Amino acid sequence: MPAALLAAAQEQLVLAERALLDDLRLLLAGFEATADDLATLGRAAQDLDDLFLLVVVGEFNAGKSALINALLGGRVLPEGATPTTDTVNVLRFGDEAGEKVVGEALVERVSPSPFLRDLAIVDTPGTNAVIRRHEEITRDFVPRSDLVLFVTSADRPFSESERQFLATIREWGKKVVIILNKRDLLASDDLPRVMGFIEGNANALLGFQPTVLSVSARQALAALQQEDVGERQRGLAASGLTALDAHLRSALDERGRLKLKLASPLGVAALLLERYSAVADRRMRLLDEDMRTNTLIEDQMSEYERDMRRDFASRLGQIDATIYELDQRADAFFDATLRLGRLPDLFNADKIRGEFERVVLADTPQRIDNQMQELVEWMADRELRLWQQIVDILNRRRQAGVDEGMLGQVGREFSSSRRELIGSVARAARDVVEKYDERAQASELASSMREAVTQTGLVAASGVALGAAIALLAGTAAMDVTGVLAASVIAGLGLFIIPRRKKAAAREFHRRSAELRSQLRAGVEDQFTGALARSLERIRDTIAPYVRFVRAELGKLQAVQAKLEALGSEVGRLQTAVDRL
Ligand SMILES: Nc1nc2c(ncn2[C@@H]2O[C@H](COP(=O)(O)OP(=O)(O)O)[C@@H](O)[C@H]2O)c(=O)[nH]1
Ligand SMILES: [Mg+2]
Repeated sequence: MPAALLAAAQEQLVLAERALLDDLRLLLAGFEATADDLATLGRAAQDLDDLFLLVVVGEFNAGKSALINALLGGRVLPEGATPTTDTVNVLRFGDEAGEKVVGEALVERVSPSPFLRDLAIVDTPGTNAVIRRHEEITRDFVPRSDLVLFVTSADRPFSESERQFLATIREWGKKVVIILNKRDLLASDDLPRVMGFIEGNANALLGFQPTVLSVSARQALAALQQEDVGERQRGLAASGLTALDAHLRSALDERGRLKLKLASPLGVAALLLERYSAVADRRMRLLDEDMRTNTLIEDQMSEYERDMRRDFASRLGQIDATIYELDQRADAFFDATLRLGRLPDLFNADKIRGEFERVVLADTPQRIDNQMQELVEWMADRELRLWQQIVDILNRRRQAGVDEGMLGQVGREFSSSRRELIGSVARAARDVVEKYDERAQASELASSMREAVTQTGLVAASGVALGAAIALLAGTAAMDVTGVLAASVIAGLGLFIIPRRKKAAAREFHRRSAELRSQLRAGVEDQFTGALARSLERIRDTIAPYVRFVRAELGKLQAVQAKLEALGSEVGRLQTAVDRL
């Protein structure tokens, strides 16, 4: 690609990457990203304006500083410094050598070395199994690097801390060149074996085969002291520095640098996208399960409602049966009582009424009252069981999602507020269970049920029906209250009048009892329906905060996932564009 076109393409890509990093930062800031991750994104955007950053890592004492000095052609950096020097040195080009502290653990050194014209070299404290702080400082710098120079020493190639560090480099999607330093310590026939060992390990650890070169920084630095140009060049070539220098110069020509530089923030974005997509996926699974829990509670409620209605219908049937039996007894009573042979008794209304109450009405009011009491206790019992089920469901659910918070800072806020919320809903439900005075509940409902029964006036209604029947008969007998009944009147009474009156009385009684039954049903049904609705509403009110939370969080999460996905394809698109440069 000609230079002008390259510049234009670069400008476009830089703009697109900046927009991508901004979008991602905004998205993650609203998704509880860690301060570190947000800072990394911010720096990635800043570094787009900065020079190419060649970052040198490797275990303490591997010879990183010596190697950098050799590349720069002079002793710019102190070597063999105490391992406690925990500063990152950024080397930049400048006419006058000098150094200044530019941040916590960050020193900028200026050198006139031509090697620094197009890039900055970063010397890190390196990996260190003993001083963890060094490793942290070095690790923090990895996301910023455009190319990593990974220096390992011939006397302990690929130390454990170096191995672990390669994983970090891989995570951030960094390009890496591996350098075996201190090759002067190896017998010459050992070198291929050690190189083979490093290549094999690097491939396994990185998932691709990086360039591996060997040098002796010490020999290179010694060669640089040579006055004689020929001697110097021979010495540098023998040290491996000439080959390393050539490799770096060709890999890091303008186009090479540009491609690496532009790939760098994409690697950062890709890692963070992956990290937070995993968080989002875990959260989605959790919320899906929460949603199912809400549905489960709803199902339990519907089942409860359905069972209640069904059982209630059969309990109403019992009331019907009680009234039906009353009807039957009344018929039998009328048959037995309203007959000619008992004519004298018929004039004694009190006696008849007493008999009626004893034989027909009997324990009907008491039975209906008992049926009401049972109905009410059954309702209270079922309601309590439902609450207990809901408490169990919520308690089980509260345990889930603990893991997410355990995984680190990411998602802890969501996880703890979610658990707190489920906890408070569960507590509210448990409170209901604990304070559920079954008898109090029952008697409250029972008295309103009884009231419904009383209002129908069971006893009074029966009495009225009976009264009407007696009055009919009494009216008949009154026709001849003064004298002896004529035979024909008696015959008339027996044959026509009494049966007709009896039929009318029975009809009247049935009419009244049917009315009574429907009033009773309506009153009890009213009470039942109201109580059931109140009980369901109370449950719904209690779990409402959980339901609302799950709905709201699911909505938010779906939006985040969609954006993460969109940004993921944008990273892919830009990566392809960078590869094509
Ligand atoms: N034998 C040998 N020693 C070296 C070589 N490079 C550096 N050293 C020595 O290793 C020690 C650590 O070097 P330094 O550059 O400070 O390592 P750093 O901690 O990785 O920066 C110093 O004493 C160097 O002189 C090399 O190529 N061969
Ligand atoms: Mg050093």
